[in-house]
Amino acid sequence: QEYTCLKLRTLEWSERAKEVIGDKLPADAKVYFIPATLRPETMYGQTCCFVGPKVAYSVFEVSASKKEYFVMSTRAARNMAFQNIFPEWGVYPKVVDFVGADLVGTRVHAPLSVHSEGVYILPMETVKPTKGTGVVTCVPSNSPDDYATVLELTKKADYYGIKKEWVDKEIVPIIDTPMGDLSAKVLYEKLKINSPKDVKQLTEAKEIAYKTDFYQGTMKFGPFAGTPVQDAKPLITAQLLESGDAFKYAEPDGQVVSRSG
Ligand code: ZZB
Repeated sequence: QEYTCLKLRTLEWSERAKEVIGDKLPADAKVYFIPATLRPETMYGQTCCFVGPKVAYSVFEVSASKKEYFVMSTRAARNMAFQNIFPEWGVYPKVVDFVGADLVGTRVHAPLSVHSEGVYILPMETVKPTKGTGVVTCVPSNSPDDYATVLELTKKADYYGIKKEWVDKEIVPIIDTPMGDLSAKVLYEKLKINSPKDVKQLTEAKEIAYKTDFYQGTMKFGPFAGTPVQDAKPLITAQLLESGDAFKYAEPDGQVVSRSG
């Protein structure tokens, strides 16, 4: 599986993350959350970024001279160390350890997002620690899983220990399709999904959303508006790679978690 990894620069750490970091990072460090995505063309619609509250994350040093650091799972860091993403082959210096809950409430800048003021790190119970980087950027317009979690977090903000305004961001239509311009919301309603725990219906919704957006979708937002998704996708990906806001990451064989499970 080849992912595009996006670099979401930290603007302000949560109180808990500040405590855990202490003096382990330079004051002028550039620290990025690294979600792995298969849908770079939807990045305009990012409204937040998810971590698993009980999942382990660490900060890794990727460039000492540029003071660049990545937040992700150790498993992803180890794989990246063999893909020339770290300067020294096989080496992935770990600087700080967290559990996801420590990171909730951190504000980050999500490249291309309409929410250029920044978005928040929020908890998602269904994040798989063994897939991608363990960090998942949230696009509720086009990902049924993300839409389900955003609704859940909005309804029960207190229970999840978050501020409602962290999750309650405008969902802007990104892709036009025959089923409308918010495929995730349409499928959530059509398949009568009630919560992020409805895994079976969400898996089906995801499959349909992928196909509909890709084969029948046209960009509705951004510089490629009017262009079919099939044509826009490689162009947007190339733009993100070129600007340095993203890089490619291959998940090695044998560690791929199947689409359905
Ligand atoms: C943004 C995005 C926008 C995504 C969208 C999907 C969609 P797949 O098909 O099962 O391989 N993801 C990545 N890592 C994890 C993880 N550790 N735990 C849970 N979810 C994860 O899934 C790849 C997608 O699953 C990735 O692409 C990411 O969400 C999420 F509009 O990134 B995506 C119809 C899907 N739409």
